[in-house]
Amino acid sequence: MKKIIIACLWCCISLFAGYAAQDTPLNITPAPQEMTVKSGTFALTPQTSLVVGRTQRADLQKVAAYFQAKINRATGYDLAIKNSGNHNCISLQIDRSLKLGDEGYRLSVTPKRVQVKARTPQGLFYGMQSVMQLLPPQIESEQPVDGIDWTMPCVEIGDEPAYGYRGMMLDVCRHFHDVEFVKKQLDIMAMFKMNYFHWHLTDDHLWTIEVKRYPRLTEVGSVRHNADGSIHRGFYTQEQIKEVVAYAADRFITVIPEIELPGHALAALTAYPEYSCTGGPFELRNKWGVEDNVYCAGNDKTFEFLENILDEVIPLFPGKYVHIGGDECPKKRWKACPKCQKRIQDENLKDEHELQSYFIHRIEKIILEHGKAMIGWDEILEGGLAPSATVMSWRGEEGGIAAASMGHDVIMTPSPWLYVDAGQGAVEAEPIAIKFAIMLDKIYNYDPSSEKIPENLRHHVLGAQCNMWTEYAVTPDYTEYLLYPRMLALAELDWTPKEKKDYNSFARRLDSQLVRLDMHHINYHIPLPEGPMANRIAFTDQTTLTFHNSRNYPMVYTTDGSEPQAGSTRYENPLTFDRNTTLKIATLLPSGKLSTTRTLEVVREPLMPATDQATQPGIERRRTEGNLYFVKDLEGAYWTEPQVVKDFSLKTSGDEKGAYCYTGYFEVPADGIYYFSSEMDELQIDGRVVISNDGRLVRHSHTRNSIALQKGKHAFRLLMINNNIGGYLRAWNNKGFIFAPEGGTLALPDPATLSH
Ligand code: TNX
Repeated sequence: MKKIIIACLWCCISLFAGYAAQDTPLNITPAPQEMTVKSGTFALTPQTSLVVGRTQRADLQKVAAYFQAKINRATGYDLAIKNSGNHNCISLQIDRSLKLGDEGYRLSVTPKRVQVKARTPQGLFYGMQSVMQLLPPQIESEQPVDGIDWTMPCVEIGDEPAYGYRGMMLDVCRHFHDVEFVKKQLDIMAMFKMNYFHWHLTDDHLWTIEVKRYPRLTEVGSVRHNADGSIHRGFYTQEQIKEVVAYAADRFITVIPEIELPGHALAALTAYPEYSCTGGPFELRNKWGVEDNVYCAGNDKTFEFLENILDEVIPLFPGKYVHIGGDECPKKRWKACPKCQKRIQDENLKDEHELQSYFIHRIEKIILEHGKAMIGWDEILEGGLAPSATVMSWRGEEGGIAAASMGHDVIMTPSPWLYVDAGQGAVEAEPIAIKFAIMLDKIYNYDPSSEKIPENLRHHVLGAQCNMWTEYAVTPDYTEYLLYPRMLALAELDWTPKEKKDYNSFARRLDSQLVRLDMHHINYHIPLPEGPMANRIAFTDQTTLTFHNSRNYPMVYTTDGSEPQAGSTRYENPLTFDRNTTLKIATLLPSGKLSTTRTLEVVREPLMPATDQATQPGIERRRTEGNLYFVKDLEGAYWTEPQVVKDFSLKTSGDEKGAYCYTGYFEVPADGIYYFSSEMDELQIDGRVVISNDGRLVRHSHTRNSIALQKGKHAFRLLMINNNIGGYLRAWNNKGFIFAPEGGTLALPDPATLSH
């Protein structure tokens, strides 16, 4: 018991020591346009009141009540909302004469009082978020926190956003995320003054919004059978949609629904195959990637169906925008469909690209009839842009540049910068993701207003949005890990004018913001110790490991197998090992919080002897049939006679069942330690399993190992089982294995060095 108390005390001391160091007045994120720090502080006490003036405006009262409740939760203080007062108060005042935009605010903190002025309640809301950020980070706590000095530094702030659109998109179709999760993210968006939540509600993999007129959309379209036999399901009732929309509105966030068409529609077509070109039947797609079956553009009933859906969905979302997707619509079915071909003729269209444009134009009319504005991904530029469309540029900036140059509004979401489904670190250290590595500074330094857009048209850039696609974000925790802290960088690039952005300042302020995220139990990413290319490090005499992390935080480690703690040995210099060791190393934040632990097995082993057997050029490839999943399914398999091939290149459709086995020899140029990786199921070298991905979802060369090899020829055996694991087909991976000596770049063996 005594030990536990001491441990707790130590935690508290180190945590609060951390907080104190960050409690500078300059933590407001996104950074305000103008801020002057004055001397003195304002102390929040149980007697402090919220003053809203004589106004009876319900929207203003609501803002005051929102922060009253928030302050109450963290401090236990029950602040009164009053009509007047000049002392020990936080006053919220609408002032239409302010020379600021509608989202701007002025904030003045003196020892006597805090005063927030804005033209609108939204501006006051943002001013109050800045007030929260001047207080210690525990103000975000859900429970009263004792022993905190609730004071804030005196400042004068004049602030407003650089862009009117500051968004986050969440895909709930690849992996469903429930109402609680969505609300939690809306809370965080509001803290960082973001104002658009783009909800990707329909796709090939799930339809997630109730439509009463078409019940099968959710009965059938919201239940996916994964290849491994598991079921993934989820949808929102209209009541839940309204609840989220209202919750967002209380935080001045507009929800934009996305109903995808004409592609990414397989969930709807599985429920109602009559609106496809072939008539189905279909199943919800359970592998990632782009689907050929799309809505039939030649059938008027398709448009009736979509109109009925939109008629029911649009009124649930009071905001101005409706997103209709428009991306990744293969033209294969349309090319073979007599109705689509007839439409092309009747409408005098040049080709299927103009048919896509025709489709979008018809949908645009429906949206305009509802008094709304249409947003589409940049493919809606194909075959002619619909006149009123706002374009979301995702494949790069080009679509956005083209659309803005044509005088259309654009929202920048280019994937090389703003796709937060990409990992944020080295592939061997981070969990699986669609690609690597979009680091925090890369997002932060993105500039939405490309100089390629003529200056007089640059105002068409409404802002930027980060996109959270969830193919690999299987759990809500992992979705948060990918989103944070990068969403905060997005918030700042959207709010803070380019000239005032400063990554070092942002990174420093982030240390305090992360503690606020802790208060909301957000599972944000902490940079992992990087350096070694694998987590099993072989050596013959001794080895030296060097670590760093992407934000230069301190790191701590143990070598006795125990989990590192904040007080564990600090990593100062490269570590040298001459005996078998389990090294556990983690990154330490100023708050005292640790990253996940990286565990490395450092293993002494003798050089594996090479073979002097005579061999011939080429390697052997065998095949076996069957619905196989795991390596053990290959026991007793009947393998075909070997075919001698020159390398690992193999064209195989991922859907065909069976397995391939490659055997042969490869050349090691010199005695030493070699690093290996493979995206296939199993790699054996000299009869030893070096890489195993058995039954595991694999993308990129994640699984790595190192072994000690003597110069010369070594035998290998490589297994590839055609299957769909976690939505990714093995066959989509790079075939073969890659290797390199320590410090080298992993690469496929040169075919000239392969033999059997
Ligand atoms: C492309 S972005 C897509 C999505 C995928 C995403 C994965 C866009 C409009 N389409 O369907 O989920 O890539 O990064």
